[in-house]
Amino acid sequence: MKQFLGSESQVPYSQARAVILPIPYEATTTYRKGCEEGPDAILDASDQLEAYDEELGWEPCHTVGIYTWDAIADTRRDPDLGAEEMLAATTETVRRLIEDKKFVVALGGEHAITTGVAQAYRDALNEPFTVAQIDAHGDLRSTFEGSEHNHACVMRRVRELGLPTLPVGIRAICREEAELIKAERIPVLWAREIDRDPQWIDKALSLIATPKVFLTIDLDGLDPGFMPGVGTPEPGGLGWHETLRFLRRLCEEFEVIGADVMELAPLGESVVSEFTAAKLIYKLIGYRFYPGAGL
Ligand SMILES: [Mn+2]
Repeated sequence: MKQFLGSESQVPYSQARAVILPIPYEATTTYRKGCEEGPDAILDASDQLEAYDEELGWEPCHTVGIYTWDAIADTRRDPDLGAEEMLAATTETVRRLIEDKKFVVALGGEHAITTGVAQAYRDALNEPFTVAQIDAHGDLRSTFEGSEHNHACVMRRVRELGLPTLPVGIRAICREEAELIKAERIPVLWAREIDRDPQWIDKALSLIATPKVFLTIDLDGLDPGFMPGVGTPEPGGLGWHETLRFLRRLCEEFEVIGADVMELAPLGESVVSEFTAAKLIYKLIGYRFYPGAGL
């Protein structure tokens, strides 16, 4: 089975503080398909990462300990897998990892999976937490194409769990979502405002009202210039370095309890997207466990 950073960097489960959980589930994508191949592509690409983080000056894989779980809810093996079954399997597995005190990084697969991950954290924690969402899209539709578990609805479902959300990098929504954002006063960091405001990270962090944060990254939130391998690309996304600055400060100023990285749909002819996703995950784990992070 494939492992993050390859087998040499893998530690036994008992010694790992971070667990990568591949969830190659795809059922409702509407434009470019292929996100069920995302987790394997990221794991393959991660073999090429440098273990040493030049920014932090340490090797998170050795210090933190990273273990890769077996894939769950795999629609390549079980094409008829329904959303409810996927969500149940996701919640059950993540709940177990939380009980074992692991920092979970779930790999999609489509963004609908996040509901199951967030559910497990909500069940496990006795206090509210904010779901910070990097995304091009609001994902706030009540239903889409006949499904309430379409990837265009995931943040609506997360909010229905009673969790506040902080959408970052948004640049495509429908009228229904615009009205919901207004009615529920959802604090959106629009991509066009981020582009013009050097202080946007301060602003974003000031809008988080809980000490704990779960981070969901839809990779289409990043700019398609360097993250073209997504199902629904949108121009004008977050840049690489500003994304890293945001993640680092989020980890320094809040307790990031878990994360997911969703919607990678490999292009085939280019590995830029999967390598970038793998590096993003490794940077996030480094920031999360680096001494001085907000634990
Ligand atoms: Mn999304």
